[in-house]
Amino acid sequence: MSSALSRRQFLAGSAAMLGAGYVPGIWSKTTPTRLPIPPVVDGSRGRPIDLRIRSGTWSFKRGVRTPTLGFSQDYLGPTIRTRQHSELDLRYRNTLTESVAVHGHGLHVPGEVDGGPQLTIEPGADWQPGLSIVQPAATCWYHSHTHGKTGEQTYRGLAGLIIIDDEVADSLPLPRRYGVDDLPIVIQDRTFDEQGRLVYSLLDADEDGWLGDTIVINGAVAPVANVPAGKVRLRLLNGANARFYIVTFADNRTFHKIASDGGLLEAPVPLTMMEMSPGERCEIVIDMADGKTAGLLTLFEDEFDDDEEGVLGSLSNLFGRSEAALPPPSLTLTVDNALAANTAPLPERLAAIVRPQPQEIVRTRDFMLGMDNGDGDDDGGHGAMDMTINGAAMDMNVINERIERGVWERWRIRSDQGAHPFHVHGCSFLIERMEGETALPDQRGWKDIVVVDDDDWSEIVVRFDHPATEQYPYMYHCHILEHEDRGMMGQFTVS
Ligand SMILES: [Cu+2]
Repeated sequence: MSSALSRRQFLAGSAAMLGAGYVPGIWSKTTPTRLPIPPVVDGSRGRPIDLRIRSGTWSFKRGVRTPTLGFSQDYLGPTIRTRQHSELDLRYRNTLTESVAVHGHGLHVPGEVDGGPQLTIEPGADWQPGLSIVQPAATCWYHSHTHGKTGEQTYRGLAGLIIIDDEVADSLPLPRRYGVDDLPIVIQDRTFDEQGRLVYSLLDADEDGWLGDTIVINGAVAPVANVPAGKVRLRLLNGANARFYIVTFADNRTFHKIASDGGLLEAPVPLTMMEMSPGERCEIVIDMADGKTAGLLTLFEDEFDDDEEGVLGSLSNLFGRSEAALPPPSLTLTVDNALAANTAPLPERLAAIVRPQPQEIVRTRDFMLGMDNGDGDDDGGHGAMDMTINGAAMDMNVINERIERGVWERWRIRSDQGAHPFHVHGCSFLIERMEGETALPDQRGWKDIVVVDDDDWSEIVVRFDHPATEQYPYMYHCHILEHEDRGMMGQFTVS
């Protein structure tokens, strides 16, 4: 079954089916790993941050090391912390033998420092983008955006978080102790061979992209974190190459979503489950005051079968069964009463979001994401498959759209096959409709990814406040990285 094709057809997946992907034999029966917390580096005071793009080895599970890539560490990179109205001085050095481009995903910065595929760092070379941080508090990230190699380099480890703080976020009684009650959670899926080494091949990825069978959280399989008996904030990043996850808890508890890709929502939204597409960030707060262990589940959306009740119905069926029917948690949070707890009630209001008036929206653009391979012959989606936007595969020599700076536009996006997370550089946007339906409250915050499918249009309103030249244009693309690497991407200028 194809995940992209079946995303909206979630169904009451059989327990056997759901369990299948979750318990790789080589990882079983060992002591739980502690949740790795990436070191945090403070970039808010203008001090330069050195990021060495390097190779390494990493134990996703104790006892097995596999070659990986990272920023100044073996796998992934440090969490870069910065503030609105500050200058962020990043200094990348590429110590690999292949070229790398690194994109600041979610940052509102000009094209010349955005880190698109035109901004290649050659082996041995440096790149020092100076970033003026003007946007509000948000959880963003940085990752490989190398032409044709984004999928492989990100998979091997070239990704890290960027946390932006601001006065609004500071003024709210939200958990904010990094690594204690404010946890960075990078969710990825990976495939390992029998020796426990990472496996990746763009050529072998099918039309849904590269789907790993094992979930890793901050690079660890099924880790455990001790947290205080109070409010705990999880900054979730779906850092997968291609998987859509359903995020929920093993006890079906209610949690509150407080932020989307581009920052805080207007108000916390209570949820028991949410979907996360590749590249998306969601900040959630869970209440651990009752002292009970919380098991975070990251279900593979493509493994839900057809059923008319939709994902909520299929999840209630799932939770209606014995706990043994549930897959094991990807992350387990256990309470440590020795840690000082944040027991303040969640604020009722978070941030103000000003939406444009209809008359401010000056033009509409349509984008059709295409997966047809052109010869009418299903080749199984291997490398030859054409992945396009508006009929054109990514061409570094073509500017696909030219956009006026500082004015609102409506973009309508859909696909000719399946679900895709559509990402736009250089901005945050607001979703008006998703797959034909009015955006739900938890999707009504600032976003840089919107899910689109073949049923109906998704519509966003977007404005670009920074320039992007022909030499250093912005990109819009599918964030299934194997789709991006096969051409489902376009370039645009802002002037
Ligand atoms: Cu796609």
